[in-house]
Amino acid sequence: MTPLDKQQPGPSDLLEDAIRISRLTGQLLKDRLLTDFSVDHKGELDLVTEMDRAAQDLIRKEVHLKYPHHGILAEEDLDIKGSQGFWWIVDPLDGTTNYAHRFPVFSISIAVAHEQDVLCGVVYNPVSEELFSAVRGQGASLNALPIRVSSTQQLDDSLLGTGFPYNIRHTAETNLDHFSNFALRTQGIRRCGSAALDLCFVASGRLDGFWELNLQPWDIAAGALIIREAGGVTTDFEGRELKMDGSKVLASNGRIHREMVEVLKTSV
Ligand code: 2AM
Ligand code: CA
Repeated sequence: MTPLDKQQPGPSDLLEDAIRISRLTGQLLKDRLLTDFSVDHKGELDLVTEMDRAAQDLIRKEVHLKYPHHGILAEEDLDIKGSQGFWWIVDPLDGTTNYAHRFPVFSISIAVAHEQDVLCGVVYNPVSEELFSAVRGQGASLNALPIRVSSTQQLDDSLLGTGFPYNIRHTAETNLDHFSNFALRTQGIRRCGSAALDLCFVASGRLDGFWELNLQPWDIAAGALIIREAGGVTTDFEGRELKMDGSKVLASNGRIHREMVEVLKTSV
């Protein structure tokens, strides 16, 4: 170990900072939820609010105050290369469409990685004050209490989560086919509007599984670690290793995973 390595933060230190920063950001987002803020379009359905940017600015400032050499990859066009191999993968506001409509379901998602290894992750819902977190190899928790995925054995008894792509009006991959197929095979499907929270709902056993297309690294980096640390499984739609680009995300309690892969293979 070089002298520089000795000074490097451990996963638990990074988690502590990620928690502190997500709580600060959560307070800002909650305080402004019912106020006037501007809303712009990134695409036909893809919104960005003044608050996505304000939250991201706050996170960038706080990360660099303590870790000036760490990189940051965040949704609102932020890609700062660091010099020590550490990088923060951040969605400052996951659930922007909900937020813009004052529908109070949204989160802050922060993961910290060293090179390609995600070391820790936090997803915070400031409205319910639920904070999901995990450190690699040390389990997952909700407000500091350990969480586990559900023990549901079959798709027939399951409750699933999903979402629809922003380009739904212009793509053949609308997800409506999978939605119909799963609607006929499960106890129900929930569409919360924050993929990071959906993943944490799988981790804590509130949902048994989740699938979605066209997500982004910042939507899934923290949530995927939290699921795995809670005993769940994350893959692509064919059951292969999950790609961090988020293009096809399948997550479950593990027990219903094979059945979900089979349903995703069928066309309507
Ligand atoms: P956002 O609110 O940060 O944009 C909605 O189904 C969920 O998917 C939200 O978490 C939303 O994140 C996320 N999402 C990110 N990129 C998306 C995309 N291209 N299409 C649809 N949803 C996307
Ligand atoms: Ca976002």
